[in-house]
Amino acid sequence: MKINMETSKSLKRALWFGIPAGLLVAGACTAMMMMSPSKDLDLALSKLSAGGIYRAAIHANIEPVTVGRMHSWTVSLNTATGAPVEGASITVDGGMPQHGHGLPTVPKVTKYLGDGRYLVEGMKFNMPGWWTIKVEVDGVAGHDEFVFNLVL
Ligand SMILES: [Cu+2]
Repeated sequence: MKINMETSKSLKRALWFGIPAGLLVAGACTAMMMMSPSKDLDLALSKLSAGGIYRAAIHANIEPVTVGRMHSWTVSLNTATGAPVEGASITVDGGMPQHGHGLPTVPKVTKYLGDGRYLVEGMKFNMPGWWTIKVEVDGVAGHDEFVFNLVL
């Protein structure tokens, strides 16, 4: 009888301690899920701008894109209906939304390649994970922007 009482007590103790431990595990899993990008992240590197004015396709000039290596990208800019956009002012920025930091470099458009294509030099990603590439455009049709996602 005494043994049974002790067993029941320790069982109760285990249950009480079990609840916070369970919450802790659930919390850790949530934190880990937050660190990996959502499975339905839009990884398209060609899309319509946020305001629907332009369409852009961005393309890395190295294959594959490697962490820590300086390289360039080409931005192909068109109107929403597909006409190449010349003479636009383009700024490229980016960062890691889950880490709260930006790109380690300040990329710049250094050359107009013709046919709506712009060369962006100074691109570098210094760690693996989810990166956003923000492309802001000021052109004859107006100001608009794109946010592309890249997982390295
Ligand atoms: Cu980071």
